Amino acid sequence: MRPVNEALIVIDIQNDFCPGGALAVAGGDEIIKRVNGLMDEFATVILTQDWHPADHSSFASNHPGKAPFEALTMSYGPQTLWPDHCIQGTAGAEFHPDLRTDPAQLIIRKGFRAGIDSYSAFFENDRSTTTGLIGYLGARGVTAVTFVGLATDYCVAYSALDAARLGLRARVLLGACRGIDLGGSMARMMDEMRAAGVALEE
Ligand code: VGL
Ligand code: ZN
Repeated sequence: MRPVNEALIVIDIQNDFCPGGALAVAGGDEIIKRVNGLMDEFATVILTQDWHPADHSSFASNHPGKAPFEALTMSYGPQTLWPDHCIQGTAGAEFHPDLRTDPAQLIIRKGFRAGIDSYSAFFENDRSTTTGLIGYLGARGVTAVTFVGLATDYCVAYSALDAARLGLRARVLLGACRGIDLGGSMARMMDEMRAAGVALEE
């Protein structure tokens, strides 16, 4: 068992991010066994769930003439457009059936406002609207967080960067993550995490 000030945060291991899903991450399901095992080592386990309304502004389908993986400038900054994914209440938004969910004390949903995306577990993509997670961790005495899940270069990286920015000790277990790697995003986000002091381990 790890010290009680440490939490495991499992990012977006949902059907749509696994093979066969709408925004499948290569090998996304390969990490589940290890993630399930890690849950037994942490006193605090948190899951995140990407949770979009059908009219979400991150979906290319809601921008006539735009295709998935193109970029758009929103009021809060640049936004990548995605295939429709993780729509509230659909099978694609459910956790992968092999992922253990019983050990989790908190499931945090994000990206539920139509007008703004939320990669990070801590802030929406304006980098300032809070999800409330930092308050929960503070109240529980958590000062160190370990991230695993999908996708390494989007929701995992954004979450880890925000954790470091908020003064938490942040660690990513790369072997328990898989990435999308769009336009060099993997190398760029790895560099950003390293520069921010996020511990990158296998
Ligand atoms: C994610 C793209 C869009 C992720 C979520 O979980 O990394 N990526 N929505
Ligand atoms: Zn999403």
